[in-house]
Amino acid sequence: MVINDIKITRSIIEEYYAFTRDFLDCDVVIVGGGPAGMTAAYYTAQQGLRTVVLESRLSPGGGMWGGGMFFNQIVFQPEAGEILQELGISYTANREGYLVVPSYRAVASLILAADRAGARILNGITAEDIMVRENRVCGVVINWTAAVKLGMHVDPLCIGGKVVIDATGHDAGIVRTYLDKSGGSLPEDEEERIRTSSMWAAKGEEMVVEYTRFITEGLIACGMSVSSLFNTPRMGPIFGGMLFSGRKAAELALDYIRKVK
Ligand code: 48H
Ligand code: FE2
Repeated sequence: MVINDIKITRSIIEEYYAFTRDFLDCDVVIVGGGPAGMTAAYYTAQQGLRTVVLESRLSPGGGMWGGGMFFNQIVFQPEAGEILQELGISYTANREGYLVVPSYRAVASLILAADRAGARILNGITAEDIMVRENRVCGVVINWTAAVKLGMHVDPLCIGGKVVIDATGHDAGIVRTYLDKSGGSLPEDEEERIRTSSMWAAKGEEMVVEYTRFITEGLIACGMSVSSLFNTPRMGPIFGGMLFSGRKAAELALDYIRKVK
């Protein structure tokens, strides 16, 4: 065939439009394409929910690329084996009793699993605000990360969702925006909140899953954003908790959507 530059351009624009159009009003909007967000996306899409992942960087994967201190291996506790198998992430069980996966394989497999389950991944897009109607979070305001970073005055667009999942990692940016704008507080009283965030992997892994929950109507926090919001111990470079938290967020979203329908 004679390669035609204009047709190549048209193919890109038309496909992107078609790819995005039907997901502007979807079931689940996941902000952040790290391990927690991508796992949540796999499970919600797998259940037939229309799912969009917004990732501000070009490459989804979040903190997984760097393994531990740039040593590009990801460690999971053996209990995560069932999720790794479900997601098609092949691993080695090592002498220490942990499951180990090269970080690039973990990221690539997670993206592929979410994609094959039917989730739409929109990269290079930052969620910069939320939408709220009748005290219910019902979508996010989006813009090109490049425009945000360059400080260009470009007004945003939005994506609506029955549930928004904050999987933004340490920033917890979506929940913090909600708390700032609503003057609200976390749904825990002070006594219950653990006032430490120093490293304790065993406790941190347990608590990140336990505290994965609705922050308000329509808004769930999962993954590292939970640890950050509730000041639970950090876990360092072990990632099973992120997968379990993502899966729990998906289950909560599914239950909620079934009830509000
Ligand atoms: C669009 C956004 C926005 C936004 C952020 O940091 P992540 O990997 O988060 P998790 O929770 O999936 O995994 C946490 C893990 O990587 C980690 O940091 C651990 C286990 N730490 C332990 C410790 O002790 O430190 O991914 C979040 C993703 C990133 O790719 C961001 O670019 C993206 O979210 N993101 N995307 N709009 N507003 N904010
Ligand atoms: Fe981290």
